[in-house]
Amino acid sequence: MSTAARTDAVGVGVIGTGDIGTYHARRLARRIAGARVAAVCDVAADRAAAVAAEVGARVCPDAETVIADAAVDAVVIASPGPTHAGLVQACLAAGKPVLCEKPLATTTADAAAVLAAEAAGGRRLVQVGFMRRYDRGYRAVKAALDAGEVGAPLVVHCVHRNVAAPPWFTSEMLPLDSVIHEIDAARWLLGSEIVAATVHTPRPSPLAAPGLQDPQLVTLETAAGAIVQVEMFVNARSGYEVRCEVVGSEGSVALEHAADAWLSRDRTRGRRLPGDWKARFDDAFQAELQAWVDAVAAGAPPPGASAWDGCAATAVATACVEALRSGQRTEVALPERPALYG
Ligand code: ISE
Repeated sequence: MSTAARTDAVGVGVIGTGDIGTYHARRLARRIAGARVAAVCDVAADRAAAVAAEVGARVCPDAETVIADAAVDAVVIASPGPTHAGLVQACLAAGKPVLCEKPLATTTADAAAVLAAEAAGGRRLVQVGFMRRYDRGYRAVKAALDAGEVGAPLVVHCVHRNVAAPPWFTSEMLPLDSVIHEIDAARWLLGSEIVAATVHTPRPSPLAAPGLQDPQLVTLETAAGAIVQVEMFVNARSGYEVRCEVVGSEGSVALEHAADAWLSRDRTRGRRLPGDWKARFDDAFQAELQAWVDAVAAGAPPPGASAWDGCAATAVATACVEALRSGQRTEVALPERPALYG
């Protein structure tokens, strides 16, 4: 694809039309300026056909056809996590910018292979879908930290609660699919790599599926000496809730609750919690996709989390899984950071 600035709409190919793939396709078709959905695919052909008809895109038989389609200038990968690394590699081989939903890869080795391929191409084409970097609350926390308003960060308290997990959700997916957001947010907020992980497991919730270790308490140690604590609870029932407070040597800074109304009734006053991540992070996804499309249109490098960020997050998440299984503190095995990533 030419790196010259474009004048027409960016043709986006969407791989995977499940929950988040459909969510992205609809946004790209209706709410992102300068973009259109050129092609979609899914292993469930009927699901792909329905989304394609809705957004006016071509249906392709498989991901490779989407990536090769001449009308596709850039690709969004929203298929299951284990397929991500191979599909990103295919986009790199085609020289097409790609926004890959987290995780970049489910093993550090696969993530490192993506780094090597992108570095060999000499230019950044990969962005990983860590949308919290675009959330107004997280950006306010980062602005305060970058301005040194709380002094040296010491402890980060995080809460990440889903209402209910699907029946196929496994204990390992809590770190690999959910805590991975806190892993990236901590690296981004603190500007420090995570070097070790420990996972404590209370008694499982009686509302969790049999055998599911839920909740989990994850403790991350940063190279700079800070400690990040994450309560991960995917069957919390109370609502979709994400909290983050950074405690520094001179003060603390925390996420503001999602901007919802205060409700007073029956001698109770409170705020309704969102039901899921779509409601809580709609603005963040909007800002993330608009910034990504704008960069593609301008022939500029992707503005969000890089493949290095994706690789580091996968390395930490897999250390969390090892720590969950062993009950022991587990050091993070980070690969060499290619020069392409600064
Ligand atoms: C899901 O895959 C997401 O990415 C959501 O943002 C997160 O809150 C949820 O726990 C994950 O399962």
